[in-house]
Amino acid sequence: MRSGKKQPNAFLVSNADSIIKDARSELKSPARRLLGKQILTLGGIAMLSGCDLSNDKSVNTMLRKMSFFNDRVQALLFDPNKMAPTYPESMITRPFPFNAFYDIDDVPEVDPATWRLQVGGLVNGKRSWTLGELQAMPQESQITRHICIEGWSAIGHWGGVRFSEFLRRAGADTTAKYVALHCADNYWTSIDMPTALHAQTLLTLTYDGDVLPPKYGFPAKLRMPTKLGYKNPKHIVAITVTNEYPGGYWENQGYNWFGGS
Ligand SMILES: Nc1nc2c(c(=O)[nH]1)N[C@H]1C(S)=C(S)[C@@H](COP(=O)(O)O)O[C@H]1N2
Ligand SMILES: [Mo]
Repeated sequence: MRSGKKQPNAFLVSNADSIIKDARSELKSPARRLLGKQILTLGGIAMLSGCDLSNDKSVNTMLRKMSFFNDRVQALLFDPNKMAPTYPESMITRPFPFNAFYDIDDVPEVDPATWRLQVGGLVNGKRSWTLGELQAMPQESQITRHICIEGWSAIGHWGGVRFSEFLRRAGADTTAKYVALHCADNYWTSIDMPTALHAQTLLTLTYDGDVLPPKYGFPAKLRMPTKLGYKNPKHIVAITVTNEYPGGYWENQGYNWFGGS
C-alpha cells in the first residue's frame, strides 16, 4: 500500500454532531415527530441512551448506542418501493471519479478466467458462479447518482443483473437479515435484506456500456443508489447470506452501518 491511505478520524470526531443532525432530520418527517423534539438535546440523548456522559467512555457508549439507534431508524424509514432518482445520459459525470482505501495504482487485477463469485451462508446449495454465467442472466442498466461520504457525488451508468434475481437463482434465504459482500482487495461491507432486494440494487458487470474497468470494480460491483458509496463494494468475490451482523471495512471504523443516501 502507498501513501494514499485514508484515516476515518475526522469522521469520528464529527460523529456526535452528525448523529444528532441525522436524528434531527429524521424527525422532520411528520411521522417521526411523534418521537418528540425534546429528546434531541444532549440531556435527552443521555436519558435515551442511559449514559451520564461524564467521561469519554460513557460518551463513546452513548455514541455507539445512538449509532445503532440511527441504523434502526433508517431501516424503519427505508421504503422498499421508493426509487432513487435516475438521470439522462447527458448528465453523466465524465470522467467518473475513482475511490478506494488505496491509490489507483494498487487496484487489484482480477483474472476473469479464474474468478468465481462464491455464494454461501443461508443459501439452498452453496455454489460459485463464473463471469459468463452472470453475463448470460437478464441485464438491466441505470443512470444514478453515487454519493461518497468524503464530500463528492457523481452520476454514472451501470449495467448488470438485478440482485434480487441473482439471489433468487442462488437460492438465498431472503428472510435472513444481512447480505455480506467480500472483495478481492479484502474490503467488505454488508447490507440489510430489504436493500438487497430493492429493484435498483444491481450486481453490475458494465460501466457506461463496456465491461466494468478494473478501477470501477472489475469483474463485479454491487451498485445501490439507495446507499452511500462505501456500501457499494467493488471486485466482489464472495457473498454470504447471514443473520449474524457482519460489519464492514469502514463501518467497523465508525461509518454508519445502514449508510442510506
Ligand atoms: N472493494 C472495494 N470497494 C469499494 C471501496 C474500496 O476501497 N474497495 N471503496 C468504496 C468507496 S468509499 C467508494 S466512494 C466507491 C468508489 O467507487 P468508484 O471508484 O467506482 O467511484 O467504492 C466503494 N467500494
Ligand atoms: Mo466513499
